[in-house]
Amino acid sequence: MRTYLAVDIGASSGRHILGWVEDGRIRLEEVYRFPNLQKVVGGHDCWDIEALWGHILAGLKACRERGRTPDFMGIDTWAVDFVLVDGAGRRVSDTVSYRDARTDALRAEAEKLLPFAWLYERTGIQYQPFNTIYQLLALRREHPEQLEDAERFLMLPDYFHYLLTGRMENEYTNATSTALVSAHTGDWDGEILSAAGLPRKLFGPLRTPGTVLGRFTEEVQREAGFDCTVILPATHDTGSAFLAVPARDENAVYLSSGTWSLLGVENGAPITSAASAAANFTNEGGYDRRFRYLKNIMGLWMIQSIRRELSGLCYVAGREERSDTGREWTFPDLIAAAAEAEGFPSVVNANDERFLAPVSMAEAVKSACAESGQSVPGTVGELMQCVYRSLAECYRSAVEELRTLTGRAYTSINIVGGGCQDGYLNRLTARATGLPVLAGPVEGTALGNLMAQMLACGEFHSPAEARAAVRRSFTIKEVHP
Ligand code: LFR
Repeated sequence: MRTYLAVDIGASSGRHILGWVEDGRIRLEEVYRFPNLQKVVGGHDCWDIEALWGHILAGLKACRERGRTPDFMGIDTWAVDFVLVDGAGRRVSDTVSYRDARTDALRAEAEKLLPFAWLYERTGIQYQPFNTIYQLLALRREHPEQLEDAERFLMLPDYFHYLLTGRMENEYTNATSTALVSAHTGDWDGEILSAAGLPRKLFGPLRTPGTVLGRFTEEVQREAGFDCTVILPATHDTGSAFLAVPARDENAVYLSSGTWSLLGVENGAPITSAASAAANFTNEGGYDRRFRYLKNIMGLWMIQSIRRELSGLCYVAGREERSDTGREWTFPDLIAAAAEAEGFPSVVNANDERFLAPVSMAEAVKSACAESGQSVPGTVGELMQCVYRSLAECYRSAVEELRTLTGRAYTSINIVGGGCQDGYLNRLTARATGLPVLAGPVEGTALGNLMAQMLACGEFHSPAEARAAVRRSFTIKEVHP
């Protein structure tokens, strides 16, 4: 029996999850979990890439200590963020986070160089202020020397895979999130690269999930205490999550629920019409060169931010520390408070950019209520009720837009990821959309990562077969409207 390892790193935490197939079922075992904290470097909010690499290695050692060393492994993370490396593989850029302000106020300049209508027609990628293409414009303005020193552009999972194996490769699904890849050819778009003033040599051939990268370097073997073969999963976490959705049929809406809520469907071809651009739906590259047609919704980030703020949590020197605010709020506390304020009616547009990285999420929600002439939340319960209602309302309108844009009717919403455990949000979602909600599996992203490796090793012969195994292996909760 072969053992596979998924290292799945999200914006707030990462985990090492082992998987294997036994009697036609997929089994999972969590080995290691770690926080993902940011730090300020060179005036920007950055991911602590050294700490993350340290955790990747620590998780490998934890596998060895359990006597459960994997035969294969792959890493996925959130999308859009990258590093530049020189010819010797040394990092020449910081690992700036997509929530950093470096792309603020860049839109007008970007629009001149790269009109969004033109870009969308070519790439099918939604407008997000933090898209890689805009981050690269910001970097070019602030640090042209980094672009000059760079030999390669690597997304974060590409970089970690390089540290593991010594091979620098660009993985396709995550590359599409840059808005530099043509949705029509599936390759880097030369015209976009030259319009953005980016050297073509930085961008290597695109490798699809399932590509075998190779074995650990000697150094990693020494650190980990074993050797292992690295296989590319869909390295964009949402690409992995969508692969793991145990949809019953073609009429299911998929929702990957974590820091972001990613709501959409899988299509065989991109939709790059003007109506689709106006609704800001994206066409991200998926497993088997299918397209994730979806909308980014602010998601649990709003709830996570409020919890941190109310509990006085902040990051100090790479650790989460608490100043005394009288009380530490847990997620169940916040849900209970929201439920008690059931009648509080105010709703904000959860997708407003003001919620992307506000100094205070609670204040941002309150001022959005005030500006739109609605009641301003006065208690934690009212604040949470407003956030929950607003998320559910965003889901409802995204499903509505999806119906119009694809001309199809949908019969259920399948939620995967940590957020599918929030029974309160599931009930509100079923009520708002009028659709049954199927919740699970919780570890959708890690599972999808493992499935791409298992498909490459012949454990399953098609994504449909692998998804059928997911249905057999995990409990899926149903919530009816
Ligand atoms: C989810 C996700 C989304 C992407 C956002 C930023 O974790 O990967 O798909 O839009 O993070 O990278």
